[in-house]
Amino acid sequence: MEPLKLETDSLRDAAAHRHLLYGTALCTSDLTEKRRCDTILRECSIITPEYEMKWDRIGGADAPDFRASDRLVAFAVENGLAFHGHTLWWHESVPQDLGEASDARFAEAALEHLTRVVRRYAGRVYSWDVVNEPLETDHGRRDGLRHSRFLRAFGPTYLEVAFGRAAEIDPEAVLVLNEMGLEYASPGAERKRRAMLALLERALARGAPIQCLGIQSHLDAADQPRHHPELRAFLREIDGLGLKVMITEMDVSDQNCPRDRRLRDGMVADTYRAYLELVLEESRSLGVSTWGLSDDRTWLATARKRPDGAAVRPMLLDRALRRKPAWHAVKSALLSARNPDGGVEPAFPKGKIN
Ligand code: 9MR
Repeated sequence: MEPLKLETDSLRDAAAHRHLLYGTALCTSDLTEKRRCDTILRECSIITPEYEMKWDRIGGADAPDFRASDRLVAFAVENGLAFHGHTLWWHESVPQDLGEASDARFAEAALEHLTRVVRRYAGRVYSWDVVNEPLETDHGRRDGLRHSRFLRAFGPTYLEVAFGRAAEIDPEAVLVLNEMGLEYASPGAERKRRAMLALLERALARGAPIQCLGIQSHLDAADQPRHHPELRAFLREIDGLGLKVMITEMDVSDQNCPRDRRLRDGMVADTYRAYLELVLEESRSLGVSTWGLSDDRTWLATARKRPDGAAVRPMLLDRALRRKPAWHAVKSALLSARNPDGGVEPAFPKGKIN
């Protein structure tokens, strides 16, 4: 399809032309800076809490602390943004005080947490990452499931338990299974794609209300192939299962790019463009979220430091919140997305945000 030649001055507008959402991960401290807050409101139609809605942050039964997540949800509602709830069950965000708990106690606490959080925000959350990162193909199981407390406490059908409970409480929310590392070209990533397809087929056959696959999309500009037939084939199979796709946490590391800034920015931008064009062409997508907006607020600054010590530049905006080539690349990919008017139902249910 020909890209639309429209004047759009924000990613939010560009995405909306294709019935997509565009957004960012954020935290409450972002809301205290006027310029950053204005930028979020100009560019985004969906927001995701980067860490303040995780189980270890909200805490356990006795004294759950919802102050931060309440603030973020209120910000979304007040400003007409969709809210992507991240995340209900994730092996990395189990509260410390459950470390020694019995499996029965753990299962009880996990269900209590899920129930309490979904109920609190029902009607105000557009979508939920119900389960995050269930697969680890190096853990030696034939089904590729990660050895986690959830697996130990509930057994291999724990996804059905989580999705079933979330759907009971908030039948309107889009329920997402979110995973990392499905995007790469390595043999390990191909094993993960196969394991994901098998997992989804099994869970859907048993009636689990999974509606969407979340593909995190933490990419490396020096490593991500421009043409990726295996990823294309995978996305077609996901579509064949009747599932939507959300790009949930995109960023493009420049850790292994040359130091020259123009070259680096170009490689990062090209990676955003090629990847988004491919995914948006092959899937019925609900939207694209980046894991932050600007180069000074990114987990990659510590997790993917450059060997030459130069500051990393993986995001769409620079430290002064100016648009980089990556911003233009994302805009162009959004505008050329397949989602034609009327081709899928609008990503954002009417009435939900008001
Ligand atoms: O970027 C997030 C970082 O600020 C948090 O400290 C960390 C632990 O809560 O989680 C990071 O976000 C992760 C996301 O929740 C799941 N996919 C991988 C992300 C980067 O580690």
